[in-house]
Amino acid sequence: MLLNTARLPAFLLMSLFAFPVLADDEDTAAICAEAEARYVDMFGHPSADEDGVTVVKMYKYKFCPENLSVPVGTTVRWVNVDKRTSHSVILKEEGVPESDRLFPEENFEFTFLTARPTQNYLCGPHWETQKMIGMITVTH
Ligand SMILES: [Cu+2]
Repeated sequence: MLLNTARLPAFLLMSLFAFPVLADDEDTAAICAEAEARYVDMFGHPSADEDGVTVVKMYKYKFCPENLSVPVGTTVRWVNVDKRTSHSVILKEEGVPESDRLFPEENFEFTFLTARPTQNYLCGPHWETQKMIGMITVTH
């Protein structure tokens, strides 16, 4: 009995640390599944079917997929599939200005011509308040 009660706080402490990470991952997966469904509704086909571009959806303050790896020469198309919110893309490592504000169904494209290790990129209006931050790796 004494041993059990002594163990309880440690277990609770572990749960407190573990849960937010797990919840965030599940949250992102659910939001990204919804984003893809909205993409299909808007454009009539899956985002993976676009010719010559790799699509990243912007939805509910997430980039989907949140972490992307592409070979040099890839054009990435960021598409806003939200209902009302507008987003932007800031590729600070690429030395290009922030994209225009993208409203629902609008997109921004960028072709990655230089291989780079994993870099963060941001949504101008939401990276600070909503942590709307994506990751991209450009491989040789
Ligand atoms: Cu945003």
